[in-house]
Amino acid sequence: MAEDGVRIGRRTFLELAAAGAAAGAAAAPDRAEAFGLAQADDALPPEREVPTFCELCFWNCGAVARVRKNRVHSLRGHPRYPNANGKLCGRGQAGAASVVDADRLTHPLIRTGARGEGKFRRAGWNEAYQIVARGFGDIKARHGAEALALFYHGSGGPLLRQMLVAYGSPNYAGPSYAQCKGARNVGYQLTFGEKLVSPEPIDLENARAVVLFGSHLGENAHNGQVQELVRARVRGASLVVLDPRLSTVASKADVWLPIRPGADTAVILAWLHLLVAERTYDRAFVEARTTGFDRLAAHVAPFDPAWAAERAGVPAQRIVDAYRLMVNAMPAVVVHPGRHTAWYGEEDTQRARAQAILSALLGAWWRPGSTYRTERATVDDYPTPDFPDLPRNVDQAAGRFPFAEEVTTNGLRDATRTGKPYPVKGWFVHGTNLVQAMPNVRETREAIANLDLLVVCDVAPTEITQYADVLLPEDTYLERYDDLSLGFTRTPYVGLRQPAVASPHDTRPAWRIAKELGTALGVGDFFPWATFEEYLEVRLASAGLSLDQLRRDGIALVPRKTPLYLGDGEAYRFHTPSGRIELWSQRLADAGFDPLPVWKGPPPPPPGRFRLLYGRSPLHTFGRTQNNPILFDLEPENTLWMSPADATALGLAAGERVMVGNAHGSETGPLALHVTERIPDGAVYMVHGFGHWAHRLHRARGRGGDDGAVIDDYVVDPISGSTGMRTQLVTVRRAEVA
Ligand SMILES: Nc1nc2c(c(=O)[nH]1)N[C@H]1C(S)=C(S)[C@@H](COP(=O)(O)OP(=O)(O)OC[C@H]3O[C@@H](n4cnc5c(=O)[nH]c(N)nc54)[C@H](O)[C@@H]3O)O[C@H]1N2
Ligand SMILES: Nc1nc2c(c(=O)[nH]1)N[C@H]1C(S)=C(S)[C@@H](COP(=O)(O)OP(=O)(O)OC[C@H]3O[C@@H](n4cnc5c(=O)[nH]c(N)nc54)[C@H](O)[C@@H]3O)O[C@H]1N2
Ligand code: SF4
Ligand SMILES: [Mo]
Repeated sequence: MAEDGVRIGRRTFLELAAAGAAAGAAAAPDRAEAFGLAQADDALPPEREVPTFCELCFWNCGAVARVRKNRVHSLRGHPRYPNANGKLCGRGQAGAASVVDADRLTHPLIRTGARGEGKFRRAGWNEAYQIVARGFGDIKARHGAEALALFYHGSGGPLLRQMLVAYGSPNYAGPSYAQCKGARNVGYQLTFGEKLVSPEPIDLENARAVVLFGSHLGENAHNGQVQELVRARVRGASLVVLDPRLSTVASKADVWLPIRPGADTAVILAWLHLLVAERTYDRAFVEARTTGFDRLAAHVAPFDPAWAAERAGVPAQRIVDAYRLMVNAMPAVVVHPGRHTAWYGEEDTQRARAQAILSALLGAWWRPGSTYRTERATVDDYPTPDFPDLPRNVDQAAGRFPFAEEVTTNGLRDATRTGKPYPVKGWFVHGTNLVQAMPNVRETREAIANLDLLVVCDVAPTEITQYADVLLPEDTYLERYDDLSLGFTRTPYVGLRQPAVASPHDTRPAWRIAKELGTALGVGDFFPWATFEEYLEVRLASAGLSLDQLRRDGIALVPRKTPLYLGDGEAYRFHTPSGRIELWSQRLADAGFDPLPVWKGPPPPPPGRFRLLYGRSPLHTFGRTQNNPILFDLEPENTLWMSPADATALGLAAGERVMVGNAHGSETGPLALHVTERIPDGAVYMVHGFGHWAHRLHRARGRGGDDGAVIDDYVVDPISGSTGMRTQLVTVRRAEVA
């Protein structure tokens, strides 16, 4: 492959990605040939344009697949999706490569070697279903249906969940709760009585100030939100960013607070202190809508900027500067609730509470420029028989996580390892690579070793698939229908995913697996539709829509029923016990937790050890894109960020290959050392999702490091059940040169 060709291909791609336009990789003929993607006639107009939505991440942007000869040669942004503004990010544009990826799973497989070894034989679907039905049937007979668990992340999940629930188990979970936004959701729910949704209902369109805690937008490439933030900034909205690392968005901020890791709550307490002490808080709003102000005021009295500055390691004046920006803009302030908040354990729910309380004192809730009210299109479920009464899930039965919104992956893993509070013996895993997505891989392996049956449904041969007893290959998202996407955007919408091309392999979509396996499990009644088109048609009709219309347009925007904001004099009962925004939480007090946020904060690491921080690259999603031919070409591996002083102390030079390890003997790498002032002393940083080792990931295997592989010392938040993962201290050493 000519060097030159690579460079042109990459530059072309990036330019296109930046413009948010057109065809991505198809424009790079030399590389594209290697991927089996482009053909000489790609300059010709497509034969068909099929509207659908992206599954490269869960922002689910609208896309238009341009098809020639049963091949998606490019993907463009759908002009009408409110979460995407007619654009796809770089990952979204590369989606077509997953269809033609020679590494993808092509037919059902049955394990022949040891779990983890990755040895399989080919099987037909019926044989695979029979093995699963027999295995799950035995487990149900011996231990009850609750001994079966579903782990899922993605569009196929809900129908598989329906299968599990019909079979009698309450145990379904995704890392998108306990390893992601669990603490945030619980903190906001406790304060506002509202479930926080995706996309976050933040009113960037009208914001005059934006405050980000981590939330490294731009690297975290949630498409529409990044575009809205850019527009807000261009319009003159001020920007405050708390991040120990100079993230991309921090580099654009009016005030960047390079706090010590875990010091966010200390800074927020100082802001609350100032709002109370200077009586700048929104008095009318606090009076009309909240409860517990007097207790809050007394609580924050000691936490002045000097106190916070010492804890956070930033100048007090900068904390005050940021506060002034907020006060000048209130109530049009977006206090971003964050998304990935599984950072430090109990601190996480309390930090989310502190953020929520800050919003309330600024009067910045459901008012222009802050947040808007959540609504989505009303679409009925397809009618089913009544679901069985379910036993208590593992977390309820164990009496833990009183405020959790969902079952926790970690709770299910513990039950599988220990048999407590009751045994879990069968897993169905769909669209989640638990080996990478959950901290402490040893515990994951122990749990898997205790299973009677592990079924994995995936598109690619990632780590989790190597452990499967039965491996079911799903159609890629460009080859299948999925259930409707009901967007929580400011204008609610109903989006359709439909096949753009047919799978050339013996793969099936999740809806079909749910129906067929459900039938084999004896719960076929819950999937009474003859075809999935009928299922969609019936659901759409309940909203006055038709499948023909959705197939043609891809999306239907639905007029809102509730106003965007809460009017200033309008009576409203929040869904909290008091009917008000709860600054002081009786519910937390009753459960034995701090009713007002306190800051404890992690201790600084001893010399020679580093706090492991991690985040996103705009060109990859978790661990699911590293093997994508195009994205691999653009960014084949991650690096380890370290400060110059720390690198000097270790005798390491920029670009050297290093290994990252911990005191339990876990290690990952080698990966290149990126020496930069953008990370503070005592911390290191890497992008999550690299360091794959699965045998059949021919590109991604052995490239870069996996943060998850060295996060063993996670700390569970007893309030939300989510796993704090920035609690891990690591060591760094030079890799042996091969
Ligand atoms: N391209 C791309 N975009 C994505 C994803 C993806 O995989 N790829 N994933 C999506 C998903 S599901 C999620 S949940 C989000 C995750 O993305 P975010 O919700 O933005 O995740 P955070 O953990 O808030 O952000 C990571 C940042 O936190 C900083 N940080 C580390 N410790 C601290 C601390 O103690 N305090 C503060 N204030 N900052 C700290 C790190 O330096 C880093 O810059 O991204 C979403 N967007
Ligand atoms: N150490 C560490 N752990 C983390 C994070 C972190 O930053 N660091 N981030 C956390 C966050 S915020 C989240 S949301 C979770 C994300 O966790 P997950 O969503 O579980 O992400 P992945 O581990 O990338 O798993 C993706 C799996 O889905 C498969 N897949 C992709 N597309 C399809 C499809 O169409 N159908 C099917 N059936 N399978 C498909 C992929 O091949 C892969 O095996 O991870 C969390 N865990
Ligand atoms: S943000 Fe990018 S990867 Fe995610 S859905 Fe949108 S286009 Fe796809
Ligand atoms: Mo996430």
